[in-house]
Amino acid sequence: MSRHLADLLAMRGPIKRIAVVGMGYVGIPSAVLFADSLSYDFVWGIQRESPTGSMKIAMLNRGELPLRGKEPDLADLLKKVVDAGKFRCTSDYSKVEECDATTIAIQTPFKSSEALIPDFSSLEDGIRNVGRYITEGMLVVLESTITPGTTVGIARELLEEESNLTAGEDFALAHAPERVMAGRLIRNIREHDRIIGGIDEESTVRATEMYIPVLTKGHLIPMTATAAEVTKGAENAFRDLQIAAINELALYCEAMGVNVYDVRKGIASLKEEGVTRAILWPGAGVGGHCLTKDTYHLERGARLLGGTIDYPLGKESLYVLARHINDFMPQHMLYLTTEALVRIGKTMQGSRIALLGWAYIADSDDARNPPSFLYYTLAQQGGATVKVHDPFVTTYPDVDIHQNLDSVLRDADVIALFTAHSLYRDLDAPYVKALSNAIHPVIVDGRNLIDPGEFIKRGFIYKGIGRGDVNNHPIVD
Ligand code: SAJ
Repeated sequence: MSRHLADLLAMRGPIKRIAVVGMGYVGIPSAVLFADSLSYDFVWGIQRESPTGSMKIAMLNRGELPLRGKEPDLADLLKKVVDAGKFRCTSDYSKVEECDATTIAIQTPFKSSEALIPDFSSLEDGIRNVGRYITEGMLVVLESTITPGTTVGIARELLEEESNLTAGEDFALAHAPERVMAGRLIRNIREHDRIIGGIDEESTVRATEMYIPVLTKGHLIPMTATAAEVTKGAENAFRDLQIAAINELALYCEAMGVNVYDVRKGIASLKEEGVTRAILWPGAGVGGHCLTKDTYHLERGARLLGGTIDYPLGKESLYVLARHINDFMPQHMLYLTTEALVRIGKTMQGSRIALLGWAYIADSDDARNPPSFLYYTLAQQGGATVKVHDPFVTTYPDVDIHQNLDSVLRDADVIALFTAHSLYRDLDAPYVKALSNAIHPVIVDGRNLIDPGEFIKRGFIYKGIGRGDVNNHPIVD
């Protein structure tokens, strides 16, 4: 406990002005909720100048939301706080100097996940720029998902180097990982419990004070900064693990001639006080910007902070294995496609494939790390022609994405269902058959969207992930 820091915080008094660095999916709702709180007088949104950044600054200062997708309450709240003069956006980091606290929400991708080589350059630039303007008695909070050890390590070092101040003595430093999901940004910040990890007790307390006014149902869960970093990485690694567990089971069920969804229903039925299986859903793969990278943040932290870990001792960890199982699923979709084509004397070479679904998640336009990309690439390498449909995603680098479903289904030998868009649940077997113009079109269901019987009885060759009960069905002429 630092008396000096405690005195500095007491002299500064309650937090009244906040700077939020990084105007993205995390920073914008965070800044708007702080600005909307009667506890705070003003919030600066800080965004670096760049082709997209400058456009964001101008839009935000007009009270316009630069995020895609539906975000309940966010647009209204943004307009309200801009009109009230409680929020403005700028690229000028010096505004940090007039604030009592600064949060940093800048993305933290990996250059190479497997090699655990991060690309933290943007985050480190942001931290350096904040460090140039922090003053005594200020609070700095990292909200980005970061490798365990970052807050007490490189972040602390950069802030101290730039400010000539000492963290934990002259300013408070904490990690409060974001837990927001597209489509629920405002609700998640208000209602999710908030993990708060200070580098010391004083910093934890100061950070909890800052978040209390924006929480409605959410509770504060204090811990150390490193424990907070581990919590964030692990909560997503665990979800990825749960998905890998049901994906592996789906492969087993295919091999054993069993319907994985019957098995899942049976397993999920075992629940009573303290007993649960939390079984998730098998599918064509795991995409997005969270689960595909957060395991590797956890792995990197364990490697950097730990000595020798008894297990895996050089072998693949359980969590990385889970990543590999989930990343294998698009290849399994290709295997199912090839197996189906063989049944009608065809191969990938020269086949026309309708790939339905590019977004990584149902009924969304978010196409970050789409599982379908691997299938698309491998199918083309195998000599197939692939046409992609998605009702929400309109563009993707070097991939033509069509919004007219009929045009993609027309003359298709194969229909591969990758994303659980509601639209695809209504695929009409006779209509699809007529459009495909094939005697035995192949349909591969990666998300359990269609009724196999409706398609098999009309001559389709059906394959479904986990559908060992029907994957070798008799061919109906
Ligand atoms: N997926 C499956 N089977 C499942 C669930 C998901 O194959 O049972 C696939 C999805 O198709 C998608 C990928 O996994 O491709 C990720 O889906 P997701 O539902 O986990 O969505 P994300 O990636 O946006 O995860 C976020 C995370 N939130 C944060 O990091 C703040 C995660 O912690 C949440 O649990 C998750 O949202 C959620 O529950 O919506």
